Amino acid sequence: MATYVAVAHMNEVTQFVIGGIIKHQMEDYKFLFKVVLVGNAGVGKTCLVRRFTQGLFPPGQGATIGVDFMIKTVEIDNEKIKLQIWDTAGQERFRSITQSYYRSAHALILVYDISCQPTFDCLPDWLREIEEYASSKVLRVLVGNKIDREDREIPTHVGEEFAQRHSMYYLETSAKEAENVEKLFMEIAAELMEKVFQPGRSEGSREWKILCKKFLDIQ
Ligand SMILES: Nc1nc2c(ncn2[C@@H]2O[C@H](COP(=O)(O)OP(=O)(O)OP(=O)(O)O)[C@@H](O)[C@H]2O)c(=O)[nH]1
Ligand SMILES: [Mg+2]
Repeated sequence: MATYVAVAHMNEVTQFVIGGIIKHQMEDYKFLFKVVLVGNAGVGKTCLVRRFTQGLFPPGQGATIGVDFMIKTVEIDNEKIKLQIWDTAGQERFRSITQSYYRSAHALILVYDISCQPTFDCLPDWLREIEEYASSKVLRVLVGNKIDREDREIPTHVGEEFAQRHSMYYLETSAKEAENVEKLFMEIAAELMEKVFQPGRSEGSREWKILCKKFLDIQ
C-alpha cells in the first residue's frame, strides 16, 4: 500500500491560458480519480457537473458535443482528491467517441430523468455499453435526476430496484435545486478512496488497483 501511495502522490503543474498568458499553478493532491457521466441526451449530465464544479444551474444549457471535461479537487479525511469529470454527449451520433472514455474510468455515473420514461427504458442499453467498454471493477452509480419536477414518471423504488439488480449505487438528484449533487460526487470520491485502501484485497480489487495505477501513470 505504501508503494501505491507513493505512486499516487504527485505534484502537478497545471497550465491555464488567461488572455494569452500561460499560468503555471502547482497543485498537490494524493489521488486522481476519473469519473465519467453517461446517459440519454437531455437527462441533465452537464447541469449536474456544472452544479458540482461551478455551483450554478446554467440557463439554456445546450447539448454536449462529443465530450467535455471538468476538474474539482475535494478533501476527504484530510486527503486531497482530484476528480477529473468527463461529461459525455448523450446523442447517438457521438457514441463511438464517448465509448473510448469508458476504459480508464474509475467511476461511471449513469443518469436518467425521473420525469422521462424513455430515458429509464434505455438503461439496459447503457449497461450493455458499460459491460463492453468499461473495466469490470468500475464503480457504477445510477442517478435519477430532476427530482424537482412534479411530473415524475419513474417512482423512486423502481429506480432503486433497478440499481440493486445491477449492483449499482443509487441516488436521486436535482441539478436545478442542488439536491444531492455534492453528496453524489463526494460519496463517489470517498468510495473510490476506500477501494484503494481496502484491506484483504481479492483478485478483483487487485485489478482495480492496477487500473488506478495505470491511469495515474499516464497523467
Ligand atoms: N427541472 C430540471 N431540469 C433540469 C435539471 N437538470 C437539467 N435540466 C434541464 O434539462 C435540459 C438538459 O440538460 P443537460 O445538462 O444539457 O443534459 P445532458 O444530459 O447534458 O444532455 P446531452 O449533453 O445532450 O447529453 C436542460 O434544459 C436543463 O435545464 C434538473 O435537475 N431539473
Ligand atoms: Mg451535456
